[in-house]
Amino acid sequence: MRIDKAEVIVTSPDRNFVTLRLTTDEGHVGLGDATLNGRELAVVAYLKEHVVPLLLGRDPAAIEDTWQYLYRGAYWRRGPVTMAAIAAVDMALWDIKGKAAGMPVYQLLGGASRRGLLAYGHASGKTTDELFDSVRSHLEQGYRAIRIQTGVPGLKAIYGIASQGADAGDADVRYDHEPARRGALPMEEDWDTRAYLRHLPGVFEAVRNEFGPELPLLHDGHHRMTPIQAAKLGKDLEPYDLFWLEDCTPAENQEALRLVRQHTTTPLAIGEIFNTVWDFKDIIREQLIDYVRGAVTHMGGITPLKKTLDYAAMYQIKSGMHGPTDISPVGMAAAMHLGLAIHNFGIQEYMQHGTRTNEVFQQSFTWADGMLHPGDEPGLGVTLDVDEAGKYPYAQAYLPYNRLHDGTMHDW
Ligand code: KDG
Ligand code: MG
Repeated sequence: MRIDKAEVIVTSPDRNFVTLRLTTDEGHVGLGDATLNGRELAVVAYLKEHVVPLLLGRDPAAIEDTWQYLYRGAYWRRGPVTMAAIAAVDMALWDIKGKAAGMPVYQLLGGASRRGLLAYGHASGKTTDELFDSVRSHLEQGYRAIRIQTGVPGLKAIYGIASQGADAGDADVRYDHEPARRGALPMEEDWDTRAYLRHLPGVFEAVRNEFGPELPLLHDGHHRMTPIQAAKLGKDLEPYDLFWLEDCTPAENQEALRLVRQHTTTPLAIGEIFNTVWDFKDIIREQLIDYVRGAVTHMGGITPLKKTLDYAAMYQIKSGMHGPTDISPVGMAAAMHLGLAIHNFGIQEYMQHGTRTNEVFQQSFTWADGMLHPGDEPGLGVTLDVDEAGKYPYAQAYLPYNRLHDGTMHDW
């Protein structure tokens, strides 16, 4: 078998998605997600100009060799653009291998280790009342684990608070101002860490009082605290028994986690912006985290993320793969197959794509009783409707940015 055709398809049904579609001489089609939110066209150029010419004529069965060829062969390694492009190739090759074998990808990865994947959704509200409504709505949708993000008094717009109504588009939870801000410059949010640290523990206390002790609750600090602030927050949240505190400090300085760890037993999750096992190596070996947040799409594909998670398993560290709506249905399917197969699955983030996205990408996964399952179609179980995709041309859209009250740029 050989790769005959490699197309890069950009579509923007509810938001921008980049998909690599490989076709073999035997007619098998493989899909890979190459979406890098806010910098999509950089990956399109990387794929079209530098990767597609290398793929034509290659044996699609040689997944590991092709991965090494693209990673080592480029000489310039790592980084989100490179690794999203390689990820798309890797996913598409697993998709083709599954179709050629007549098996879902999770069977090729070792078979199912569980019946389904516990998934968490994003509840949020500017006020505690709005937050409670959002938690209730997630419980009604069947979620059995919920991320809690809340407004902070005195701050106008912050990460993780869903826009509702017209701004929200089809999906009910949007926190990055898509699609309302398409074609516009990035939206500015504001931030005050001390106000946030004062406010958040009381919110978790209220949520526990209202919804009881059993519901797994998560929170995303979105890279905003200093090490000592993160240590304090972890300690203050201990009475509320969080499933995890995510991205408590900026991921570049990994030594910070040593200090956080010395002060709190709140479980830590990190890694949605990591690209390779090298980013995780030390914090896994030193057991500074409890959950690996890597996305199949941004970590170079199923092949390297499985290796990373197998390594994490040696330290009882579990998966918590990134799954917001900027991971396309193809990237989500890849995460579900991998999560079903590995032993050390922890939880899967699942925000739900909008109707238009689900019309462009037909999917075999199921969502029932708070659990995801990738389905049993051969390959990844996703089909791209090219005509439908063509109705939604790319629209430039940026992630927001963040400033302190005095105008200083801060981590978003
Ligand atoms: O594109 C950026 C988003 O994927 C990110 O902000 C979402 O932090 C996030 C999460 O935990 O889903
Ligand atoms: Mg996050």
